[in-house]
Amino acid sequence: MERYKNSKILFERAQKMIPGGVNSPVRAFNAVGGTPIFMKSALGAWLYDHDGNAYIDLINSWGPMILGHANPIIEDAIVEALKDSVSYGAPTEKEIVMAELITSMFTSIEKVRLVSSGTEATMAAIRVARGFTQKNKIIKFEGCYHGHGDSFLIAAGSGALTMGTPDSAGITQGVAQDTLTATYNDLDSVEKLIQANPKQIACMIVEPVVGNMGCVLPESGFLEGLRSLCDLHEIVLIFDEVMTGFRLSSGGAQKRLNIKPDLTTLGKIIGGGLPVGAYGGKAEIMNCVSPVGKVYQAGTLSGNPITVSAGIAMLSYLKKNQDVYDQIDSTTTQLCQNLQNIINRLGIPCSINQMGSMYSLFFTDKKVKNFTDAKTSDLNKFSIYFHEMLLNDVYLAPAQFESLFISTAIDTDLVEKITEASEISLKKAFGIS
Ligand code: HOZ
Repeated sequence: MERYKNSKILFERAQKMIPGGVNSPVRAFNAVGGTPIFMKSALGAWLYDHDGNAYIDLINSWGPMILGHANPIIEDAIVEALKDSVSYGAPTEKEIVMAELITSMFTSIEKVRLVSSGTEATMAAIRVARGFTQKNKIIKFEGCYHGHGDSFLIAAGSGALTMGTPDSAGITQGVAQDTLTATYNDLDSVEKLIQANPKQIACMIVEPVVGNMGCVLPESGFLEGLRSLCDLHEIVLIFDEVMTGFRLSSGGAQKRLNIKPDLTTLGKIIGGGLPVGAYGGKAEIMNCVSPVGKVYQAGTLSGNPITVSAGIAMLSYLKKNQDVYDQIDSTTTQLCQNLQNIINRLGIPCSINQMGSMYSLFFTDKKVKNFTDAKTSDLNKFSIYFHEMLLNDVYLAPAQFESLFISTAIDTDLVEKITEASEISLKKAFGIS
Protein backbone atom coordinates (compact mmCIF):
# COMPACT_ATOMS: atom_id res chain seq x y z
CA MET A 1 0.00 0.00 0.00
CA GLU A 2 1.13 3.57 -0.74
CA ARG A 3 2.84 4.79 2.49
CA TYR A 4 1.42 8.34 2.36
CA LYS A 5 -1.93 7.62 0.64
CA ASN A 6 -4.17 9.46 3.12
CA SER A 7 -1.80 12.40 3.47
CA LYS A 8 -1.93 12.82 -0.30
CA ILE A 9 -5.72 12.83 -0.27
CA LEU A 10 -5.74 15.40 2.54
CA PHE A 11 -3.18 17.57 0.76
CA GLU A 12 -5.30 17.61 -2.42
CA ARG A 13 -8.31 18.65 -0.35
CA ALA A 14 -6.36 21.30 1.60
CA GLN A 15 -4.96 23.00 -1.48
CA LYS A 16 -8.47 23.85 -2.71
CA MET A 17 -8.96 26.42 0.09
CA ILE A 18 -5.67 26.92 1.93
CA PRO A 19 -2.77 28.63 0.07
CA GLY A 20 -0.32 25.84 -0.67
CA GLY A 21 -2.45 23.50 1.45
CA VAL A 22 -0.72 24.58 4.68
CA ASN A 23 -1.04 27.26 7.33
CA SER A 24 2.72 27.86 7.57
CA PRO A 25 4.91 27.61 4.46
CA VAL A 26 7.72 25.31 5.68
CA ARG A 27 5.15 22.56 6.24
CA ALA A 28 4.39 22.38 2.50
CA PHE A 29 7.58 20.35 1.90
CA ASN A 30 8.53 22.70 -0.98
CA ALA A 31 12.16 22.53 0.12
CA VAL A 32 12.31 18.75 0.06
CA GLY A 33 9.62 17.79 -2.45
CA GLY A 34 6.86 15.25 -1.95
CA THR A 35 3.64 15.50 -0.02
CA PRO A 36 3.42 17.02 3.45
CA ILE A 37 2.53 14.42 6.03
CA PHE A 38 -0.70 15.13 7.86
CA MET A 39 -0.43 14.31 11.54
CA LYS A 40 -3.27 12.82 13.50
CA SER A 41 -1.88 12.53 17.01
CA ALA A 42 1.29 12.37 19.04
CA LEU A 43 2.41 10.81 22.29
CA GLY A 44 5.77 11.11 24.03
CA ALA A 45 8.50 10.94 21.40
CA TRP A 46 6.20 9.76 18.62
CA LEU A 47 4.10 11.42 15.91
CA TYR A 48 1.34 9.42 14.20
CA ASP A 49 0.06 10.27 10.71
CA HIS A 50 -3.23 9.57 8.88
CA ASP A 51 -1.77 6.44 7.23
CA GLY A 52 -0.86 4.69 10.48
CA ASN A 53 2.87 5.54 10.21
CA ALA A 54 4.77 6.49 13.37
CA TYR A 55 7.78 8.82 13.50
CA ILE A 56 10.24 9.83 16.20
CA ASP A 57 9.71 13.57 16.40
CA LEU A 58 12.83 15.74 16.15
CA ILE A 59 10.92 19.01 15.67
CA ASN A 60 8.76 18.93 18.80
CA SER A 61 6.57 21.74 17.47
CA TRP A 62 9.73 23.77 16.77
CA GLY A 63 10.82 23.56 20.36
CA PRO A 64 8.07 23.76 22.97
CA MET A 65 7.29 20.07 23.45
CA ILE A 66 10.37 19.78 25.64
CA LEU A 67 8.64 17.14 27.81
CA GLY A 68 7.35 15.17 24.81
CA HIS A 69 3.83 15.12 23.38
CA ALA A 70 0.60 14.84 25.36
CA ASN A 71 2.51 15.14 28.61
CA PRO A 72 0.04 14.80 31.52
CA ILE A 73 1.66 17.72 33.41
CA ILE A 74 0.55 20.08 30.66
CA GLU A 75 -2.64 18.32 29.61
CA ASP A 76 -4.03 18.08 33.15
CA ALA A 77 -3.48 21.82 33.61
CA ILE A 78 -5.40 22.52 30.40
CA VAL A 79 -8.29 20.20 31.32
CA GLU A 80 -8.55 21.77 34.78
CA ALA A 81 -8.55 25.29 33.31
CA LEU A 82 -11.27 24.40 30.76
CA LYS A 83 -13.80 24.06 33.56
CA ASP A 84 -13.59 27.82 34.18
CA SER A 85 -14.30 28.99 30.57
CA VAL A 86 -11.80 29.54 27.79
CA SER A 87 -11.59 33.32 27.59
CA TYR A 88 -12.69 36.40 29.56
CA GLY A 89 -11.03 39.44 27.99
CA ALA A 90 -10.39 40.57 31.58
CA PRO A 91 -7.35 40.17 33.84
CA THR A 92 -6.79 36.99 35.86
CA GLU A 93 -4.57 36.02 38.78
CA LYS A 94 -2.93 33.38 36.58
CA GLU A 95 -1.37 36.12 34.41
CA ILE A 96 0.36 37.44 37.53
CA VAL A 97 1.65 33.95 38.40
CA MET A 98 2.95 33.61 34.85
CA ALA A 99 4.69 37.00 35.01
CA GLU A 100 6.19 36.08 38.39
CA LEU A 101 7.52 32.82 36.93
CA ILE A 102 9.03 34.51 33.88
CA THR A 103 10.67 37.33 35.84
CA SER A 104 12.03 34.89 38.44
CA MET A 105 13.62 32.67 35.76
CA PHE A 106 14.86 35.42 33.39
CA THR A 107 16.73 37.87 35.59
CA SER A 108 16.97 40.47 32.77
CA ILE A 109 13.16 40.70 32.67
CA GLU A 110 11.76 43.11 35.26
CA LYS A 111 8.43 43.64 33.54
CA VAL A 112 6.70 41.47 30.95
CA ARG A 113 3.67 41.66 28.66
CA LEU A 114 1.94 38.51 27.34
CA VAL A 115 0.79 38.35 23.70
CA SER A 116 -0.47 35.52 21.48
CA SER A 117 2.55 34.57 19.33
CA GLY A 118 6.27 35.05 18.94
CA THR A 119 5.61 37.27 15.91
CA GLU A 120 3.50 39.61 18.04
CA ALA A 121 6.22 39.66 20.69
CA THR A 122 8.98 40.70 18.27
CA MET A 123 6.79 43.30 16.52
CA ALA A 124 5.92 44.86 19.88
CA ALA A 125 9.50 44.72 21.15
CA ILE A 126 10.86 46.82 18.29
CA ARG A 127 7.96 49.28 18.61
CA VAL A 128 8.76 49.70 22.30
CA ALA A 129 12.46 50.14 21.53
CA ARG A 130 11.57 52.85 19.00
CA GLY A 131 9.24 54.54 21.45
CA PHE A 132 11.88 54.44 24.19
CA THR A 133 14.82 55.70 22.11
CA GLN A 134 12.85 58.00 19.76
CA LYS A 135 14.90 56.49 16.92
CA ASN A 136 13.63 54.61 13.86
CA LYS A 137 16.09 52.09 12.45
CA ILE A 138 16.68 48.53 13.57
CA ILE A 139 19.54 46.12 12.97
CA LYS A 140 18.81 42.47 12.35
CA PHE A 141 21.08 39.66 11.20
CA GLU A 142 21.01 37.99 7.82
CA GLY A 143 19.36 34.57 8.10
CA CYS A 144 17.82 35.23 11.52
CA TYR A 145 14.04 34.98 11.63
CA HIS A 146 11.83 36.88 14.04
CA GLY A 147 8.35 35.97 12.84
CA HIS A 148 6.49 37.53 9.96
CA GLY A 149 6.28 41.18 11.01
CA ASP A 150 7.06 43.50 8.06
CA SER A 151 10.31 44.80 9.56
CA PHE A 152 11.78 41.31 9.83
CA LEU A 153 11.09 39.98 6.35
CA ILE A 154 14.32 41.44 5.03
CA ALA A 155 17.09 38.83 4.61
CA ALA A 156 14.95 36.53 6.77
CA GLY A 157 15.71 32.92 7.64
CA SER A 158 13.46 29.92 8.28
CA GLY A 159 10.54 29.47 5.85
CA ALA A 160 11.24 32.79 4.12
CA LEU A 161 14.74 31.60 3.22
CA THR A 162 13.57 28.08 2.41
CA MET A 163 10.91 29.41 0.00
CA GLY A 164 13.51 31.59 -1.72
CA THR A 165 11.89 34.82 -0.49
CA PRO A 166 14.15 36.16 2.27
CA ASP A 167 12.94 39.63 1.19
CA SER A 168 9.17 39.26 1.16
CA ALA A 169 6.88 40.95 -1.34
CA GLY A 170 4.38 43.33 0.24
CA ILE A 171 6.85 45.22 2.42
CA THR A 172 6.89 48.96 1.74
CA GLN A 173 10.14 50.71 0.87
CA GLY A 174 9.74 52.85 3.96
CA VAL A 175 9.74 49.81 6.23
CA ALA A 176 12.57 48.12 4.33
CA GLN A 177 14.85 51.16 4.56
CA ASP A 178 14.51 51.21 8.34
CA THR A 179 15.75 47.60 8.60
CA LEU A 180 19.53 47.28 8.39
CA THR A 181 21.09 43.86 7.99
CA ALA A 182 24.36 42.72 9.55
CA THR A 183 26.23 39.42 9.37
CA TYR A 184 25.87 37.03 12.31
CA ASN A 185 29.16 36.48 14.17
CA ASP A 186 30.69 39.55 12.49
CA LEU A 187 30.99 42.53 14.83
CA ASP A 188 32.66 44.66 12.13
CA SER A 189 29.53 44.45 9.99
CA VAL A 190 27.51 45.76 12.95
CA GLU A 191 29.92 48.60 13.70
CA LYS A 192 29.85 49.73 10.07
CA LEU A 193 26.04 49.98 10.14
CA ILE A 194 26.12 51.97 13.37
CA GLN A 195 28.71 54.36 11.96
CA ALA A 196 26.79 54.81 8.71
CA ASN A 197 23.58 55.60 10.63
CA PRO A 198 24.66 57.75 13.58
CA LYS A 199 22.07 58.20 16.35
CA GLN A 200 19.42 56.54 14.18
CA ILE A 201 19.40 52.96 15.46
CA ALA A 202 16.72 52.16 18.01
CA CYS A 203 17.48 48.50 18.54
CA MET A 204 19.33 45.43 17.50
CA ILE A 205 17.42 42.13 17.45
CA VAL A 206 19.22 38.80 17.38
CA GLU A 207 18.63 35.12 18.05
CA PRO A 208 21.41 34.63 20.62
CA VAL A 209 21.68 31.05 19.37
CA VAL A 210 20.16 30.90 15.89
CA GLY A 211 17.54 28.29 15.07
CA ASN A 212 16.33 29.70 11.78
CA MET A 213 19.23 29.22 9.37
CA GLY A 214 19.74 25.86 10.94
CA CYS A 215 21.31 25.87 14.39
CA VAL A 216 24.15 28.41 14.44
CA LEU A 217 26.13 29.23 17.57
CA PRO A 218 27.52 32.61 18.60
CA GLU A 219 31.31 32.67 18.51
CA SER A 220 33.12 33.67 21.65
CA GLY A 221 32.87 37.45 22.13
CA PHE A 222 30.10 38.05 19.56
CA LEU A 223 27.18 38.57 21.93
CA GLU A 224 29.44 40.38 24.41
CA GLY A 225 30.48 42.68 21.54
CA LEU A 226 26.84 43.40 20.66
CA ARG A 227 26.16 44.21 24.31
CA SER A 228 29.08 46.71 24.39
CA LEU A 229 28.08 48.35 21.10
CA CYS A 230 24.51 48.75 22.28
CA ASP A 231 25.67 50.30 25.57
CA LEU A 232 28.02 52.67 23.78
CA HIS A 233 25.48 53.87 21.22
CA GLU A 234 22.31 53.77 23.37
CA ILE A 235 20.75 51.01 21.29
CA VAL A 236 18.24 48.59 22.84
CA LEU A 237 19.57 45.03 22.64
CA ILE A 238 16.75 42.52 22.02
CA PHE A 239 17.33 38.78 22.33
CA ASP A 240 14.73 36.80 20.42
CA GLU A 241 14.43 33.73 22.63
CA VAL A 242 11.19 32.42 21.10
CA MET A 243 13.03 29.16 20.37
CA THR A 244 15.84 29.19 22.92
CA GLY A 245 13.90 30.52 25.93
CA PHE A 246 13.40 27.84 28.63
CA ARG A 247 15.07 25.38 26.23
CA LEU A 248 18.78 26.13 26.41
CA SER A 249 18.41 26.59 30.17
CA SER A 250 15.68 27.57 32.62
CA GLY A 251 16.77 31.15 31.91
CA GLY A 252 17.23 30.67 28.16
CA ALA A 253 20.34 31.29 26.07
CA GLN A 254 21.07 34.47 28.02
CA LYS A 255 21.52 32.55 31.29
CA ARG A 256 23.53 29.82 29.61
CA LEU A 257 25.82 32.35 27.90
CA ASN A 258 25.70 34.92 30.72
CA ILE A 259 24.74 38.00 28.66
CA LYS A 260 21.84 40.27 29.61
CA PRO A 261 19.80 41.91 26.84
CA ASP A 262 17.59 44.94 27.46
CA LEU A 263 14.49 43.22 26.07
CA THR A 264 13.68 39.54 25.46
CA THR A 265 11.00 37.96 23.31
CA LEU A 266 9.53 34.58 24.23
CA GLY A 267 6.94 32.23 22.73
CA LYS A 268 5.81 28.64 22.21
CA ILE A 269 7.14 26.95 25.34
CA ILE A 270 5.64 29.54 27.74
CA GLY A 271 2.22 28.24 26.66
CA GLY A 272 3.25 24.59 26.94
CA GLY A 273 2.86 24.49 23.14
CA LEU A 274 -0.35 26.57 22.92
CA PRO A 275 -0.24 29.85 20.92
CA VAL A 276 1.49 32.47 23.04
CA GLY A 277 4.26 35.04 23.13
CA ALA A 278 5.75 37.53 25.56
CA TYR A 279 8.13 40.43 25.57
CA GLY A 280 9.81 41.93 28.57
CA GLY A 281 12.92 43.46 30.01
CA LYS A 282 14.10 46.54 31.85
CA ALA A 283 11.29 48.30 33.71
CA GLU A 284 12.25 51.74 32.36
CA ILE A 285 11.80 50.44 28.79
CA MET A 286 8.67 48.38 29.50
CA ASN A 287 7.08 51.40 31.19
CA CYS A 288 6.76 52.90 27.69
CA VAL A 289 3.98 50.37 27.03
CA SER A 290 0.35 51.52 27.21
CA PRO A 291 -1.45 52.17 29.55
CA VAL A 292 1.64 53.40 31.47
CA GLY A 293 3.40 54.84 28.43
CA LYS A 294 2.63 55.91 24.89
CA VAL A 295 3.53 52.76 22.93
CA TYR A 296 0.26 51.02 22.10
CA GLN A 297 -0.07 47.23 22.06
CA ALA A 298 -3.11 45.15 22.97
CA GLY A 299 -4.93 41.84 22.43
CA THR A 300 -8.19 40.19 23.48
CA LEU A 301 -6.50 36.80 23.74
CA SER A 302 -3.33 38.08 25.45
CA GLY A 303 -2.93 36.17 28.71
CA ASN A 304 -5.63 33.70 27.70
CA PRO A 305 -6.46 31.54 30.74
CA ILE A 306 -6.02 28.17 29.02
CA THR A 307 -2.70 29.12 27.47
CA VAL A 308 -1.46 30.64 30.70
CA SER A 309 -2.49 27.56 32.70
CA ALA A 310 -0.50 25.32 30.36
CA GLY A 311 2.43 27.74 30.54
CA ILE A 312 2.41 27.88 34.34
CA ALA A 313 2.47 24.06 34.46
CA MET A 314 5.39 23.96 32.02
CA LEU A 315 7.49 26.71 33.60
CA SER A 316 6.85 25.51 37.16
CA TYR A 317 7.99 22.03 36.17
CA LEU A 318 11.14 23.32 34.46
CA LYS A 319 11.94 25.58 37.42
CA LYS A 320 11.73 22.68 39.87
CA ASN A 321 13.38 20.07 37.63
CA GLN A 322 16.66 21.50 36.36
CA ASP A 323 17.76 17.91 35.61
CA VAL A 324 15.54 18.12 32.50
CA TYR A 325 18.31 20.20 30.93
CA ASP A 326 21.04 17.73 31.89
CA GLN A 327 18.98 14.95 30.34
CA ILE A 328 18.11 16.57 26.99
CA ASP A 329 21.58 18.07 26.63
CA SER A 330 23.29 14.73 27.15
CA THR A 331 20.83 12.91 24.84
CA THR A 332 21.57 15.49 22.12
CA THR A 333 25.34 15.33 22.68
CA GLN A 334 25.23 11.54 22.39
CA LEU A 335 23.19 11.72 19.19
CA CYS A 336 25.49 14.36 17.66
CA GLN A 337 28.56 12.30 18.61
CA ASN A 338 27.03 9.27 16.88
CA LEU A 339 26.31 11.39 13.78
CA GLN A 340 29.86 12.77 13.79
CA ASN A 341 31.22 9.20 13.96
CA ILE A 342 29.14 8.27 10.91
CA ILE A 343 30.31 11.38 9.03
CA ASN A 344 33.94 10.55 9.83
CA ARG A 345 33.58 6.89 8.92
CA LEU A 346 31.81 7.60 5.62
CA GLY A 347 34.10 10.55 4.84
CA ILE A 348 31.19 12.74 3.74
CA PRO A 349 31.10 16.58 3.62
CA CYS A 350 28.73 17.30 6.51
CA SER A 351 29.07 19.37 9.66
CA ILE A 352 27.13 19.53 12.89
CA ASN A 353 26.24 22.48 15.12
CA GLN A 354 24.86 21.83 18.59
CA MET A 355 24.08 23.74 21.71
CA GLY A 356 22.18 21.96 24.47
CA SER A 357 19.14 20.24 23.00
CA MET A 358 19.24 22.11 19.65
CA TYR A 359 21.27 20.88 16.71
CA SER A 360 21.55 20.83 12.92
CA LEU A 361 23.30 18.51 10.51
CA PHE A 362 24.43 20.65 7.57
CA PHE A 363 25.18 19.15 4.17
CA THR A 364 28.40 21.14 3.82
CA ASP A 365 31.89 20.51 5.15
CA LYS A 366 32.10 24.18 6.16
CA LYS A 367 31.67 24.97 9.84
CA VAL A 368 28.45 27.00 9.62
CA LYS A 369 28.89 30.34 11.43
CA ASN A 370 26.56 32.55 9.41
CA PHE A 371 24.02 32.70 6.63
CA THR A 372 26.61 32.57 3.81
CA ASP A 373 28.06 29.36 5.24
CA ALA A 374 24.58 27.84 5.70
CA LYS A 375 23.81 28.47 2.04
CA THR A 376 26.76 26.30 0.92
CA SER A 377 24.70 23.25 2.00
CA ASP A 378 23.78 20.73 -0.69
CA LEU A 379 19.99 20.98 -0.59
CA ASN A 380 19.42 18.08 -3.01
CA LYS A 381 21.32 15.72 -0.77
CA PHE A 382 19.43 17.08 2.24
CA SER A 383 16.13 16.24 0.49
CA ILE A 384 17.19 12.66 -0.22
CA TYR A 385 18.32 12.30 3.41
CA PHE A 386 15.08 13.82 4.71
CA HIS A 387 12.84 11.40 2.78
CA GLU A 388 14.95 8.38 3.71
CA MET A 389 14.71 9.40 7.38
CA LEU A 390 10.92 9.47 7.01
CA LEU A 391 10.99 5.95 5.55
CA ASN A 392 13.02 4.96 8.60
CA ASP A 393 10.45 6.51 10.96
CA VAL A 394 12.22 9.75 11.91
CA TYR A 395 10.53 13.12 11.34
CA LEU A 396 12.95 16.01 10.73
CA ALA A 397 12.27 19.65 9.96
CA PRO A 398 11.43 19.63 6.23
CA ALA A 399 14.19 22.12 5.40
CA GLN A 400 17.94 22.43 5.88
CA PHE A 401 17.63 25.92 7.37
CA GLU A 402 15.97 24.85 10.62
CA SER A 403 17.18 23.57 13.97
CA LEU A 404 16.08 20.25 15.45
CA PHE A 405 14.87 19.95 19.06
CA ILE A 406 15.18 17.00 21.44
CA SER A 407 12.60 16.18 24.12
CA THR A 408 12.89 14.25 27.38
CA ALA A 409 10.84 11.48 25.73
CA ILE A 410 13.80 10.54 23.51
CA ASP A 411 15.70 7.87 25.42
CA THR A 412 18.91 5.97 24.62
CA ASP A 413 17.05 3.28 22.63
CA LEU A 414 15.54 5.98 20.43
CA VAL A 415 18.95 7.64 20.02
CA GLU A 416 20.18 4.30 18.67
CA LYS A 417 17.21 4.07 16.30
CA ILE A 418 17.79 7.64 15.05
CA THR A 419 21.50 6.85 14.60
CA GLU A 420 20.74 3.75 12.53
CA ALA A 421 18.22 5.68 10.42
CA SER A 422 20.78 8.45 9.91
CA GLU A 423 23.47 6.07 8.69
CA ILE A 424 21.09 4.48 6.16
CA SER A 425 19.84 7.91 5.03
CA LEU A 426 23.28 9.52 4.73
CA LYS A 427 24.49 6.56 2.66
CA LYS A 428 21.49 6.98 0.38
CA ALA A 429 22.06 10.77 0.05
CA PHE A 430 25.73 10.30 -0.87
CA GLY A 431 25.20 7.19 -3.03
CA ILE A 432 27.25 4.93 -0.75
CA SER A 433 26.27 1.25 -0.79
N1 HOZ B 1 9.01 29.30 11.21
C1 HOZ B 1 8.89 28.13 12.02
C2 HOZ B 1 10.20 27.52 12.34
N2 HOZ B 1 11.33 28.32 12.28
C3 HOZ B 1 8.04 27.11 11.35
C4 HOZ B 1 6.66 27.22 11.80
C5 HOZ B 1 5.74 26.10 11.31
O1 HOZ B 1 5.72 25.87 10.11
O2 HOZ B 1 5.06 25.50 12.11
